[in-house]
Amino acid sequence: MHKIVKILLTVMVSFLLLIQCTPTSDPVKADIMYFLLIDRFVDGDPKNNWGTNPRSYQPYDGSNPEALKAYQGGDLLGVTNSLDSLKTLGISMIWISPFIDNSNTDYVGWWPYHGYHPIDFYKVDEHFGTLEDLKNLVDEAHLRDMKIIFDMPFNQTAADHPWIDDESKKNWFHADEQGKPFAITDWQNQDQIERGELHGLPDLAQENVDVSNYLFEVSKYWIEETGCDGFRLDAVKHAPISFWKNYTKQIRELAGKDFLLFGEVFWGEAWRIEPYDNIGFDYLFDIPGYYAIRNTFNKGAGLGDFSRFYEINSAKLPNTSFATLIDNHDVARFNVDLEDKAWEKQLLALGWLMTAPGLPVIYSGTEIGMKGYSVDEVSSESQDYLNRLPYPQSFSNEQILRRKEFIKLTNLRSNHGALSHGEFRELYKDWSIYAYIRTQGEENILTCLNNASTQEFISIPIPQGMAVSQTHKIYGEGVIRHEEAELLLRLPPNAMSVWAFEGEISSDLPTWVGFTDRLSSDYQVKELYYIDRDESVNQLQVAGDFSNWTAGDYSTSRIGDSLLIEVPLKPGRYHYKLILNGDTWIADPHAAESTTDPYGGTNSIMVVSSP
Ligand SMILES: [Ca+2]
Ligand SMILES: [Ca+2]
Ligand SMILES: [Ca+2]
Repeated sequence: MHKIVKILLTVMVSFLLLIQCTPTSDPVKADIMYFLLIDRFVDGDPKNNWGTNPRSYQPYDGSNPEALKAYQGGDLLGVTNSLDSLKTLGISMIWISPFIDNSNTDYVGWWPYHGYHPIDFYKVDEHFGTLEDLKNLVDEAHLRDMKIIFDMPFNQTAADHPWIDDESKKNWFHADEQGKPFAITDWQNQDQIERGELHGLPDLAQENVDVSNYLFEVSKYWIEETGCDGFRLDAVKHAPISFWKNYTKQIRELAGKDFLLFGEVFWGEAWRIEPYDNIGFDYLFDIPGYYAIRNTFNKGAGLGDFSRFYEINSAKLPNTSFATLIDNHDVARFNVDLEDKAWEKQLLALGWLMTAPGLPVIYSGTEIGMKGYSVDEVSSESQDYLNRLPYPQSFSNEQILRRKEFIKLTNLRSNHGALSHGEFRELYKDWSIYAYIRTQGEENILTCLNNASTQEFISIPIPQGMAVSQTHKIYGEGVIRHEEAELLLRLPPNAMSVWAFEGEISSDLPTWVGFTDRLSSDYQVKELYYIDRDESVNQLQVAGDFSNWTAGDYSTSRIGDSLLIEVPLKPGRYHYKLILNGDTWIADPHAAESTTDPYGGTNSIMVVSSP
């Protein structure tokens, strides 16, 4: 080969290698998002609290929960006034609830303080301020290098939207064959889910090109007026996928690739999210992950099930980047039902969020441990009231301390690029301990979560292809010693410990490792049984909130006509079902207690008391 050609080739190869090796410079992945309901956050201007209707504002004083059905006075100026405080908290991106003008009257006793009952898509609601306030919020955020994400409710309108009585807009709404709107009654039927009325509100027909053009023009208006950084699209599963594909493409062409699109597909199961895996959103909210986090860190499910969940999820949804969460305004707060150690458990769950792949989304109040309240899981009756309390206008000493602890977590993520951008690899998992590594370039971070209520001592074998020379603790109170072939760890209860280390991680190391069947002493082994007189059952399994509703790997045996299964559980109250022959899900005939499940069947309930 000619020498010059050779040199040229070498240069080209090095150049290509350089391109390949440059870490992906996606600035978004380092973001931490804060979600707030404008009305429940900070009242910057008391003059707008009544809007156009004096009944719309009823301040909550802690003793009058009915007042929570009305506006509480929070507004856009309140958000702007809080930007410095949110910046200090480590927040770089704020998702605000819809500011779009909402109905000026109540709807079956509830005022649309949450913003999801639009009556004029081109106006700012009078309770939240003016167009100037909105522009000012975006400008002030940008001055602080923060992003503002708008919440766009495009599935429905307010019940008293003027289009309802407009004959020319008749085909702007979904209806049945008789031309009448209908409720969603079958949550397995996608056609109903898209065309039926959500919470009884008029359902927009996005497949009508006039409607989809209108929604695009509305989006264009807000982008061009304000220069906001992205949209969170509400109720994605309630509109056709074809609409979203076209919409995301149009917005991308209009606003460029850096404009962020977050889709809310509220399904707890990865397979139901699969159809939305690649339809143009930058992020989908990790609702399945929310359930897994809650089941693991709130209810004490084993880390083996937790890991298996992520393994299945990433295989099913290879194209999806997730916006991760431990709770939000549509569910009970994470700390509900956790009387003892609620804050420690919540910090541990947040620790996972801050050290795991994804874009962490923090629901306003989480950073100070605002208390949530139990929700009837079937009727969901009380959640609006009790998990959307007004944000405190001044902090207690306890809240100040919690805020400081939360800031340590956001700093941890912001200061270590490997935590937001790095490769994820498991190192070890047992019932209570989860150890994993994030790697980017020279930076290696080891995180150990101890979900046991006891201090744990473990030794983790160092696999082939990994070397550890120096460790530096960057978070928590754990202690580590590295030897030739193993890591020796002491991990405090209900806590995360994180180390940066020098060494090597071969790119051949697998992402997922085998499960170590080691129980911490806060587990008790419960025995469930099924009597199989006609010997028609050759396999008994169990699934419940303690196993993320997948059939866990538990030890089974048969004694005479009884099939037995041993389930390790921590003290708590659990919902579960037995599974016969791998596919027949039944309530436990011997359960002391049961309840209806969200699909109209029966879940058994088991209570494990403290020893
Ligand atoms: Ca106000
Ligand atoms: Ca209004
Ligand atoms: Ca719909």
